[in-house]
Amino acid sequence: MSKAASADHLKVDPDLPVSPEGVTYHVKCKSDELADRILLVGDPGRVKDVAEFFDAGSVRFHSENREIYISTGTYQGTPVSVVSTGMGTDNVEIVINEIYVLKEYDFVRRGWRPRAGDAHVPQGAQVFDPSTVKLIRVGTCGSPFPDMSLGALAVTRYVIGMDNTCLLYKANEQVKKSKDLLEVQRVVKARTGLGGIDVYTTKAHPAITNGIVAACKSFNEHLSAGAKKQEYVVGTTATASGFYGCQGRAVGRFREHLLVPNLVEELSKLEFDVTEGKEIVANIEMETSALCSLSNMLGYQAGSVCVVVAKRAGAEHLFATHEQGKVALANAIRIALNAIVGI
Ligand code: R1P
Ligand code: URA
Repeated sequence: MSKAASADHLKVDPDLPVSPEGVTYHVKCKSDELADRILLVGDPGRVKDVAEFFDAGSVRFHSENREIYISTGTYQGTPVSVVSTGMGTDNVEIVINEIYVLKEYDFVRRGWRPRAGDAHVPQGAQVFDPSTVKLIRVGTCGSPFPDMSLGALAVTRYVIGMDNTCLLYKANEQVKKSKDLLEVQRVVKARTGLGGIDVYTTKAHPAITNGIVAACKSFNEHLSAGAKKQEYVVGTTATASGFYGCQGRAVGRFREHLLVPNLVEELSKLEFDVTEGKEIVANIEMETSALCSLSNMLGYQAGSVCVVVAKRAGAEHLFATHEQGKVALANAIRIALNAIVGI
């Protein structure tokens, strides 16, 4: 290789920062170190908790960079990675972009892998099937649903994006025209103080939602006699861009500055008339909108299951202790792993 050519090889594209070895800038790994089936968690400490469920001795890769920790191993013989995103849709945007690069950019050819249906597929090229990428977020959340129990699991079907991350992207035509998504958006705008904010709507992939529900049922069917069943509720997830005012929590002097002070009460009363029937808002958290919206653009299959640690409507308003959350979180991890290898 000439001097000029080797220097060229070391140049990094500022719009696609990947090291010459093929390591992405934030998600610090190479393509072959990341499985196609990925659990996403907010808390980096949860990566270890998930990896403990992997097949004994199977973890073959681990990295830590900022809030993004990665472990890759196998679960019941199937390759699985767990990746932490930290808190918020802004981090999820980074993680999904870099997962996309790791899955679909060919670092040897320096070009995007072709997909079936592309206008130009070079002869003999292997086409990439985006549906092989499956992403399940295992998180914690609050709930505005009056009948929700502390420690229950909220399984996402529809999503209300109260953040602005994906407003900077154009959704697929199919998503934009979806009667159900337009209905969710219409009801949110008409019946909540979010009318003045540009909310967007999206949906978890039905295969993921159904896979999580099937895994919840199977989990409960296989419990030992007398063991407590894991409650779960399927519904709409409202994703916020913060934890306090952005989720209707009024902290001291901020009370008078809240644009939507009755957010939880308003969300608790919503009902959407969608294809699946009457749908309620099951939970409020901080990542699912970007996960589902960006995955839908790419044709990846994504969804979320979150442990309710804050019960914010109904007779009692409660926040779970660490111990109360721990059992449900372990159940959620097991259920998500069973779902992701079963889909
Ligand atoms: C807030 O406490 C954080 O917890 C929830 C929210 O979405 C936010 O990230 O999820 P994780 O427990 O996955 O981080
Ligand atoms: N995570 C959130 O984002 N909100 C809650 O209320 C609890 C956990």
